[in-house]
Amino acid sequence: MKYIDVFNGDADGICALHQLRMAEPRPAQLITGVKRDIRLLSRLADMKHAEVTVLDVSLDSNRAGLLVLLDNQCRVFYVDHHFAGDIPHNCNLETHIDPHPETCTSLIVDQLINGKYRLWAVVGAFGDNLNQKALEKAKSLSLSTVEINQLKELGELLNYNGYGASVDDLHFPPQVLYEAIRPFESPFDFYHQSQELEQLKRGFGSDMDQAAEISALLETDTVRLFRLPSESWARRVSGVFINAKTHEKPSKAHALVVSNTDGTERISVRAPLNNKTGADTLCRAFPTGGGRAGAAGVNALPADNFNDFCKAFEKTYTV
Ligand SMILES: [Mn+2]
Repeated sequence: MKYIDVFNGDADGICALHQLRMAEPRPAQLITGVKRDIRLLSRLADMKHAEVTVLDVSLDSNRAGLLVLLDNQCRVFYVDHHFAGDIPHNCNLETHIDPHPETCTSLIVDQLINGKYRLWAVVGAFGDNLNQKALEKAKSLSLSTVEINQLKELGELLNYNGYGASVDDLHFPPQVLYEAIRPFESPFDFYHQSQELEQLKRGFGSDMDQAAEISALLETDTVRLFRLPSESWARRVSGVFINAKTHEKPSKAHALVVSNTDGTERISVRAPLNNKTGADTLCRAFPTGGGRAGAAGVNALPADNFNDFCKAFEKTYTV
């Protein structure tokens, strides 16, 4: 039997797979990519009679690929927390999908294996920014504050590694990072011994130092807009950067612009932390825009529309 493990290349995807494969070891071909590369099942169009495990990518976004796999007599085990839409009925498909905002794939796997490798579930939850939930789970393990902070840092660094336009932007292709983690049952051993993690720490520090020198392109009483250069370091750090800026001034809305290589603009929007509304409506008004009320974005805004976007951004958050 051919086994294939498909997983999102962020902390949650990696920690979900690691828990599952410690509980149920088996050699498998790995399919993954940068965090935003979520249509992973489209790469398996020719696969027949395989056992496929899918972790931490939306079923709705992978519906076409999933139906092809099922048509090709593959068995699929699907665990996720993103929007799924209608789940196909098929005796070869087993799903564990919970779109609740306070869960993630690592936590769902933790339930499935009765908390056997819970430390890694906590790492995945921190990686997905579910800090409250991660702390709650950590409580059952009676950890010290130092240990909890190590799991948090580990989650954040694994998550940081997933950000980029393509795998070339990343410090490590996600499957390489997973392979580095695989020998470690304890995240604390990985934390203390891993060369890869050392490199991620240094890279994160240097990316953040560069970002700290960037000042706002536009600032009013209610909004701030930043532009980072179209370089790998900026693409790696953009998610952390805009979240940090938002926490700095929680009553303002924030936007971050980074040019894509084709000349279009990639825009991320965060509504004010104390009023998480409007980001989705704003972004959906532009081609390739989408997201949630508190956090949304436009993937490829034509450069000609940039001024209109700036005006709409200001207007959305000016009372
Ligand atoms: Mn996730």
